[in-house]
Amino acid sequence: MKHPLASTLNQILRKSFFSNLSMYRLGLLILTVGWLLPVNLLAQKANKTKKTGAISFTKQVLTEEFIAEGVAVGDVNKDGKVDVLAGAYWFEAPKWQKHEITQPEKFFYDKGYSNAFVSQTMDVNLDGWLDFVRIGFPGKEAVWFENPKQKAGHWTAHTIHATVGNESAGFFDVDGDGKLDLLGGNSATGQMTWFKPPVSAANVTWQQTAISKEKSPGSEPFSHGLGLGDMNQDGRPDVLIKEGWWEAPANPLQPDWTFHLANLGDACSQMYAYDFDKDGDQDVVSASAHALGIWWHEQVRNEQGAPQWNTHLISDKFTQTHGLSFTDINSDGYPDLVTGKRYFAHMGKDPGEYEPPVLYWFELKPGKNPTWIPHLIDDSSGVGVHVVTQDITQDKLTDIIVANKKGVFVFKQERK
Ligand SMILES: [Ca+2]
Ligand SMILES: [Ca+2]
Ligand SMILES: [Ca+2]
Ligand SMILES: [Ca+2]
Repeated sequence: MKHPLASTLNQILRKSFFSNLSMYRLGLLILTVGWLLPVNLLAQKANKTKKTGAISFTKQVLTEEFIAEGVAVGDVNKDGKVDVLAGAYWFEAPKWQKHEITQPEKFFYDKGYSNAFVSQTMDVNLDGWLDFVRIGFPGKEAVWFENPKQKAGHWTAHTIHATVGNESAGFFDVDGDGKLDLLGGNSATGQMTWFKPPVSAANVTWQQTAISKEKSPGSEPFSHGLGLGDMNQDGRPDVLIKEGWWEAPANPLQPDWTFHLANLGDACSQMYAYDFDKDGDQDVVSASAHALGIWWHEQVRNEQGAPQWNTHLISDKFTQTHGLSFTDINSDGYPDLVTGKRYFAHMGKDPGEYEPPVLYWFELKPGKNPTWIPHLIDDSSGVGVHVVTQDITQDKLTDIIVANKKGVFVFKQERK
């Protein structure tokens, strides 16, 4: 049977196409056609609209206590919901009920630091339960806490390495096997080192590979700037510091990688490689850890054909960008930046320390002259020594998770 609206629609169609098209009629036509579409098609349409609409973030405060400078996410209790882990605690989703992982200590935002810096979850002992991996104060130990599988009491701590240097030591897939490794300086020897987590439950040890010579830049406790990216585009991710990069060999377990000097700017936090100006070579993005500036370092060639780096300012809106994430926030296929102020990073001695602890995302428009559009998310949180960007509410939109001296926060992405 013909739908009663079909003839009306037909008339509108005829009128619209055979007389002049007015915007009003076109709108009416779209509305009418939309009304007649099967429900599942409408649902798809609504879903698509949701993903391209205006972006906002809903803030959730897990605690306003200073417990950590870094944070991790993962389903701790296997109920299908992604929990948040920071310092001595895990916060159970969706109500963020606080549970102790280990004995808490008291930290003061204006007197010092915590013992929990860049953090990550992974199943270290391969028993099917996510464990908590925590890099401590720069130059000190990295530890993994064993998930007790719902049993009461604190989690058992195991030391991975006693002296992990570089303030952006963190978790990267160095050997490309799909699992994160720990990468940082061995500050006892001054060697850039990566630690591969156990591959068998029978032998829970981390395999250590020093990729640099002793006393290399980037490996001291307070070295600033570290990243992983394929600088020479041979398909193997290389290790970046602000003084240059180590070229990954065919076998990443081989020690002493070749180092290439490069001037990749001032002391910074996380570093990322990407072809921002779309000229075929890899450029680098970084942000000042304690002072002012977010930059991209454009790769160019000198007269001899050797790589050279021209640094361009992206933003100087706020200082202390000690955590930088590189992720596609608006789902347009281009990785955006998420950063903010690491509130009271030097207890009042850094420039701009008393300014509001803002959190921003910068929307990338790549091209010959790439641009980044700043979007303010919040002005009372900021970032820690890293910022986690992951879809933790499982709606395919990237959320932002932060722990720092202001507390622990989840920013859930919403689309209009
Ligand atoms: Ca486990
Ligand atoms: Ca490479
Ligand atoms: Ca380029
Ligand atoms: Ca994007």
